[in-house]
Amino acid sequence: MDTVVEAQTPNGQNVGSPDPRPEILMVRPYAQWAIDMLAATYQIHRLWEAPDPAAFVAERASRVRAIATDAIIGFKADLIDALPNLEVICSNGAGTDSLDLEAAKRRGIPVTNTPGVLAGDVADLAVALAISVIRRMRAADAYIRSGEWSRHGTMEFVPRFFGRRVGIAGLGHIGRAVAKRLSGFDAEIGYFDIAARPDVPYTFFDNLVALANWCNLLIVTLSSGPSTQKIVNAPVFEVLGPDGYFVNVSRGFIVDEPPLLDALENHRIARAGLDVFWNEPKIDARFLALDNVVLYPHHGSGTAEARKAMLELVRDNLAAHFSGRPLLTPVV
Ligand code: 8YV
Repeated sequence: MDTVVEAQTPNGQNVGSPDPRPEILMVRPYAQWAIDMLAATYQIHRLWEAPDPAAFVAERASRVRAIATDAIIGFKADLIDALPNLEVICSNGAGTDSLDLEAAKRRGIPVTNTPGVLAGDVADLAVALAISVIRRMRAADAYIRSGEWSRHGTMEFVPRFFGRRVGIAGLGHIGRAVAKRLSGFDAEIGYFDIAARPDVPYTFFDNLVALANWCNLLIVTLSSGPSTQKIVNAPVFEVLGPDGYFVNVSRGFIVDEPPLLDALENHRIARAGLDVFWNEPKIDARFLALDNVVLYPHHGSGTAEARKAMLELVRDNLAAHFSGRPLLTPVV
């Protein structure tokens, strides 16, 4: 039988009447301010603290009405199947590859994510990584620190960034924000997506290899899922070629990583700026030995402003659900 949860004072004493706040299972800790903010409205069950997660879920199963998770840990079918009165799942993050959307659909449970609010920050990082590898920021910094500037004078010339042919793989919120920024750098922009977008002036390619062959800077912003896994593969790197630059701010799984490493090690592509990898955070050690990459620790949305907006969107989706209004950013 279900226990009646009684309202508590801040020091944990029961005050007698049942706690009316809807109960939420939080899978991974959000920022403390967001936990405090949500705790004013909801009872939060902290799954990440449970020594025995299955028993923890079972004890609360019939009372949990929402799951709060994020795009990294997501949720699996067994979790939602253990919650008979689950009504909504809210994920902090744009990516949906860790969310078992099929399982949610089977149960008719809506899922929300946080697209849009992080796009500008991820796009900023994509451009920063591209400029950084093309203008050789790492080498330039090392040139000064090692004393070579004062010993040998000016550094060797580097390629120009502006005026490039840029291929954007994926023209969602992030891809569009990248294109907008690159227009300011006089770029000629082509893109690959599942269909042409009639509202943009950029050149559409229905084939990623053709886009990579056309451009000299390929930026991946595709959303990750079964249809895009390893879509950036050896033939893509082959046609991008020794003067081609590669940037990924999407998901590691979109790239076939061994051919990327081979291409970088053998200079069959020029350089890469990478925010995402297959085995995060323990990435393939071959990346660490390369001097033609700039590595970033999956932190494209890692600005204070984006992370705040993302968690506020989680809050707003929960509020919409529990007040019977339409969800703001439903995935299914
Ligand atoms: C975050 C992300 O790392 O939105 C995504 O899909 O990968 C990133 O914004 C993550 O969601 C943080 O919760």
